[in-house]
Amino acid sequence: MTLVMHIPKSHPRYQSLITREKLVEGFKLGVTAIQGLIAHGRGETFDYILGERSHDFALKAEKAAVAEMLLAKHPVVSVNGNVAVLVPKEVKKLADLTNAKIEINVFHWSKERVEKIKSYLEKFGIEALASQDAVLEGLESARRIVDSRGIYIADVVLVPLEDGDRCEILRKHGKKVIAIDLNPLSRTSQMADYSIVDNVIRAIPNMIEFAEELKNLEREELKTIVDNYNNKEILKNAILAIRDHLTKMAESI
Ligand code: PTJ
Repeated sequence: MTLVMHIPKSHPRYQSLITREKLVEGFKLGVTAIQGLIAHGRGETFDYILGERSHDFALKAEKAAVAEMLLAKHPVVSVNGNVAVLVPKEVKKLADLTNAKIEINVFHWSKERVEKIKSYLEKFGIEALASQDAVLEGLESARRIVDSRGIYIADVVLVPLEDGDRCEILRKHGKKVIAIDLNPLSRTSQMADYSIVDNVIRAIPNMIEFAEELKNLEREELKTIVDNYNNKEILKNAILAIRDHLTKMAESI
């Protein structure tokens, strides 16, 4: 993607500005929804008050989530308009390592937009599922429109940046849900089996590293990682990390 605005590498907020520009360009291409810019702002706020780093609780969730993906029969990575422009190469790598399919699933749905996301992902060598030939019963939003070869039959679904209406239904359909959401209080984080409270631009690269580390383990070893995982503890620690980071900041003034 060519970014129109020049951002000097020396800028103290370089990474954050580049990320914003990617989303703005993604919006101009018709890939990212305008609401995606609002969503990103919310995410940035949580990232800021978490200290903009991958905490231990995030790394634990990322590792266990990867183990769950490696154990799965039909793992699927669900991609929306934000994820498509922020981490396309990384999503492909993670999907390759975990034998997962990539499916386009958007909240702000139009046929044209899904086509645009599909063509955009093709530039990164991704053949995303988007045939939209099946429906997830129980869901009223456009996220109900899925692919019969993907989310419909999936046993594990990775859902980065959700809007909170789908997680519960995916679980009702018997699927394990891995959420990536910087807001530990969101409906999605609260409902997921694995709540990764981390920025998607750090979470997916971390998951790639874990996949490389875990891919040769025996199933029993992967099962032990999954069995020892406690998502409630992870969520609790994410909320406490916000409190602790803010306390530290206040005390340093
Ligand atoms: O492309 P579409 O049509 O599917 O729409 C995608 C968005 C993200 C617009 C849609 O799912 C939406 O409206 O989401 P929400 O309800 O704004 O929720 C998005 C969640 O993702 C919020 O809890 C944010 O804190 C979080 N978030 C935003 N940016 C990031 C993030 N989490 C991790 N990494 C980020 N970079």
